[in-house]
Amino acid sequence: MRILLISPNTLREPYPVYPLGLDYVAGSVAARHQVRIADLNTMDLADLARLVAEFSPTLIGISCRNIDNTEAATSRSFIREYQQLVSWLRARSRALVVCGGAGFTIMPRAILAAVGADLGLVGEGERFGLLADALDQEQDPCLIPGVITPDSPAAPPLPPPWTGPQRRDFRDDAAHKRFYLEHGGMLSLQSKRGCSFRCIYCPYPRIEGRQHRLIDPEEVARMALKLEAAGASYFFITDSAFNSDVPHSLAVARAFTAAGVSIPWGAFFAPVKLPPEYFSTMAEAGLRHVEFGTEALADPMLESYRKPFRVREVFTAHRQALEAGLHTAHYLLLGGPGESRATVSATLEQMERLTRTVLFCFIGIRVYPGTGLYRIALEQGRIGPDTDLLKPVFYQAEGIDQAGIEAMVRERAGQRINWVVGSGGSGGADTVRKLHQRGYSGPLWEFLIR
Ligand code: B12
Ligand code: SF4
Repeated sequence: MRILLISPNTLREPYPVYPLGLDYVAGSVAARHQVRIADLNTMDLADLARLVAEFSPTLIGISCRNIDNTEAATSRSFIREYQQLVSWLRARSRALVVCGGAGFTIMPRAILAAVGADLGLVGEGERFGLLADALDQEQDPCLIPGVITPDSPAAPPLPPPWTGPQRRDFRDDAAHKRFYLEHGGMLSLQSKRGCSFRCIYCPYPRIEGRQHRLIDPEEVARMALKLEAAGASYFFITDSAFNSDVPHSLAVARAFTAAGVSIPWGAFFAPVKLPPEYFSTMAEAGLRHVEFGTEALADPMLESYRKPFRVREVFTAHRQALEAGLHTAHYLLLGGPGESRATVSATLEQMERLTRTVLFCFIGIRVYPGTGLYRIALEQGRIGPDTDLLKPVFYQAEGIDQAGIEAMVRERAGQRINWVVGSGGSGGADTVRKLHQRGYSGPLWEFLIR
């Protein structure tokens, strides 16, 4: 078969991200099929039209990474763009169109219907190889776990985690790689799948599963060296929380050191209780940016969100990271169940005490099906069973509304540049773009640290 994999994600905020998922999807396809990747960050529709005409794909896979930008005040949905792309492809190709990806897996049936594709593949993309083989051999693709059609039930069952071979087809000569090297020098890397924590609002365990599937640390280090050899000057570890398996994350860091990985990197961390030498081991291995998923700095809110730590652990992890010489940022998520003026005040008070850091405040929590927050919102009558969650819906706390929270945050933030509402918007992304053009690499929020 001739297979065209498309990454339609041209979002530049906070910066363009390498379409890592498609490396794994491409890696799942048997060698007898031909695969091309089209990344719309690197080509316009005229280029894509030429590629479709020349290559004449029989199967097209579209990666639906983002549903929306998850920012309540400046909400932007991408579903219409996916739908327009599918219609545009239909006018030029008779190929079967399949959707997949992280965003797709959160609401597969609704997205499939909205974009008008033929099939969807829920969960990990490794089953795409099986799908291509089934279509090639004229077998029923719907027998493959995770494959859905427009007639599937509204909430199709999640397929079990993929336990077969996982191969990343990272090509040094891939045309799109150059774009990311020229826009920040950043490529990405995965060290495991799954998150075992149970935070009430989070769809990650649904996307990747709760059970950790660890990649051999030496294998992760080999891939890091490959990215470095390909010209990357930075990489981001895309794991939901890099330290949700502390021994494995330490083993990966030690494997980086042993292999001689020399470029800096960043990752998401949960500010849980960690061994004293944790961040110094990470720093030795090249970690530069620690992005803490802190979410609140008031214990009742951390409890409400079912976070696996409390305020005291946040301060300890923060101090450990600073002592190891690392840049730290904290992501806060305000407005969940139980939020009130008092809890926002308590969080703001503690934010003042977090020194030498950047605080990204997301106000309003996106409600995703299958999460604890969804059930709470349903029980409280804030949404109904028929509410269309594809249109971004944000939980509305009883005690304070989003505008009230934003006013409190902005008033407290004053002129401080290290207190950022959301991901920093287009202004922040423009600054990052200019710095990337001047040769800086990485996420660059360290310039905001105060
Ligand atoms: C790491 C990460 C980031 C990092 C990326 C860093 C980097 N350099 O790559 C940062 C912090 C920058 C980031 C930013 C954003 N992110 Co983000 N991010 C993630 C995270 C944790 C992992 C993504 C990842 O790379 N996974 C590893 C790869 C291998 O997995 P994958 O892409 O999902 O691909 C697999 C499958 O999905 C599938 N697949 C993928 N494509 C296809 C295609 C086909 C045809 C098929 C069949 C299968 C398939 O196969 C792959 C292998 O199994 C996910 C949550 C999660 N756990 O998935 C959120 C997530 C993707 N992000 C999300 C969002 C919203 C954003 C932002 C818009 C947030 C913001 N306002 O800043 C931006 C957008 C950035 C951009 N330009 O697109 C949402 C998307 C859902 C939604 N609501 O739209 C997610 C799901 C988190 C969430 N809130 O639920 N993100
Ligand atoms: S630790 Fe992070 S990824 Fe894991 S469930 Fe909680 S919010 Fe989600």
